[in-house]
Amino acid sequence: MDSQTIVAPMTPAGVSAVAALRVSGTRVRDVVRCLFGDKHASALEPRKASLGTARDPQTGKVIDSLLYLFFEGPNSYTGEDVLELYPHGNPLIVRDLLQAIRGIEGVRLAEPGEFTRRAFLNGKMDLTQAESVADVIHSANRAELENAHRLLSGALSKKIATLAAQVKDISARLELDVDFAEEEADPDFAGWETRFVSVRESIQQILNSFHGKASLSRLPLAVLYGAPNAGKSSLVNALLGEDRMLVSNVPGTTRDFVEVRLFLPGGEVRLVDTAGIADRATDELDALSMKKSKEILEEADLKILVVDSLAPAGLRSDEGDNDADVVVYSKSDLCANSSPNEPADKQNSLQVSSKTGEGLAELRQAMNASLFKQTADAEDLWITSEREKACLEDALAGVDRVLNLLKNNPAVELLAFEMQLVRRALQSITGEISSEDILQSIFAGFCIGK
Ligand SMILES: Nc1nc2c(ncn2[C@@H]2O[C@H](COP(=O)(O)OP(=O)(O)OP(=O)(O)O)[C@@H](O)[C@H]2O)c(=O)[nH]1
Ligand SMILES: [Mg+2]
Repeated sequence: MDSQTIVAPMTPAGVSAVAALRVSGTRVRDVVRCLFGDKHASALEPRKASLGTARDPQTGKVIDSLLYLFFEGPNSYTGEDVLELYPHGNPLIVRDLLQAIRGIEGVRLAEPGEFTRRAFLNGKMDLTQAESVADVIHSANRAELENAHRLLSGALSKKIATLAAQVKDISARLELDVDFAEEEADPDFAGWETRFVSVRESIQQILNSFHGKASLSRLPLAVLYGAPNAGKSSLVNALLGEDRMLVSNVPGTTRDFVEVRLFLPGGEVRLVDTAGIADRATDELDALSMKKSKEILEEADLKILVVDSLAPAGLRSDEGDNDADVVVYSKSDLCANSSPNEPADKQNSLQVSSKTGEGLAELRQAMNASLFKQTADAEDLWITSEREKACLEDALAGVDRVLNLLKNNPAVELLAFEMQLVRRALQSITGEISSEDILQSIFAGFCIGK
């Protein structure tokens, strides 16, 4: 690890009430002295917020009046001395402050993920935890976030450590057997096989849990479709609580599909309003609109058919449509009694009024339930890292080799060697064994400042 002190903004570029910068390394006290003066530096107390006026050390010009916080290593995120600064969230201030700190000798700009990398190298967390920091930041829904928190708390590390310990235990016995080979103690091949079969199951189980990270570009997609004038655009507006879509009583108001972001309890989703689909197109443009509606519908994770409750049966587009995941009978406020037109036996159907708000909560709930994995119980854990997956696959292949050997009365040396490989594969998951290349590829994907 290089001994340079690093600095980076923790908050994104742009205007905000407050911004945050982090400094980590041996020169942190010097940074305080250079920015705020000797008095501040000598009065520096860990974990106590101080108010100071930061000045450019070169010119003496005031940069901002701000709050800062000092963490004394090893009791900090990185394990080194850390300084956090909270200036006003003006990009000019953040830039000046960053320039001033970088100008101090021995301080340079941090690379992406470098704070977390140092945290790993200083033993503050293992690699599965370090990787989960990025998951915590980028989780696109609540279930993922909860999983990321479980990973961060070391739940996977614990499982891996248990497996590694089991393999180690058998290896230790094996080595005893190697040492005392002359005494012809019979190796317990059958017993080890049983234990390795159970190790194999555990590894397989963790591997099966792998699923990639949801990225913001892959947010779940819900598409509203139905006959022209059914009330689709009105429904989008009602769900959003704002007048985003053009609405009119002229069929064919929406021409192109329009995408908005909607927050549901489980996370953010893409909601798409489409042009109405009629039996026949009135003109070329109409035909194009309908084609686009059908195309986006193909991609939908959730297809919501909107049917005008007042449309006479036979003219409604719900007949024969088994494709819809949810059917919304719109304009329920216009129905004198409780929607006589709605077929009672229809599953997943809801009566909704965009005007009065009736049924909107139920619709949100139905969307949430089908678009998001229901919040998992505390035991549920899945891995999201391709690297961890590859290590587990290595471990699994090794276990299979061991199991094969055990069937054939193997040479214990060979067996010991293969077991060693399994252990190494497991240890590389948590980073007990790691290389510069691996660290490089993990942390390069992080944000600056994390
Ligand atoms: N009373 C009442 N009128 C509604 C409701 N929803 C929609 N409307 C009316 O129905 C008409 C059509 O609504 P839109 O939301 O434009 O329908 P659409 O499905 O987007 O129509 P196209 O874009 O043409 O396919 C408008 O006059 C709306 O005011 C509702 O819940 N109650
Ligand atoms: Mg519309």
